[in-house]
Amino acid sequence: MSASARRLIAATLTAGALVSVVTLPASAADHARPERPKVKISDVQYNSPGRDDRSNRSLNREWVEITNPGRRSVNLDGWTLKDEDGRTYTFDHYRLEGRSTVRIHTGHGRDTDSDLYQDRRHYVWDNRSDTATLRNDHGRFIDDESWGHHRHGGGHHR
Ligand SMILES: [Ca+2]
Ligand SMILES: [Ca+2]
Repeated sequence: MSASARRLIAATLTAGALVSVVTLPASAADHARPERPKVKISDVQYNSPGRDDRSNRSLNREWVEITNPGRRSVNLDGWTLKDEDGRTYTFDHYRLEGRSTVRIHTGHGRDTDSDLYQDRRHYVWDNRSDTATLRNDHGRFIDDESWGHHRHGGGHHR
């Protein structure tokens, strides 16, 4: 056998060994990985109905809804909801039950299982255009919802 043929076989064997070393733990991790939560932003009322007078009532009629369509509850503790300007709401010790929706209001209020309050004195979701972005407690992107100029075809989505 020539030296070059021996080198080729050696290289092939090394590559094969590398592949099996790399793929085995990866597929094992795939099996071990828990079902990824399918939590999503399901609705946004970015323009509070009526005149925007900055009253707490009006602020609370501006909201984002987040839905968990899965069967299992998802712990949202440390998850964030952010607008385009980086204004951030952080979920604090909140668990979203399976097959349920929570409404996050902009104004002040007492948190319940179905309604959370950002306790702001100003609107956060722009009437013209904005983006609501949901990230988990590791900062990983979960979902976003855009309206206004971001939307293909323009105009509002409702
Ligand atoms: Ca309005
Ligand atoms: Ca905004």
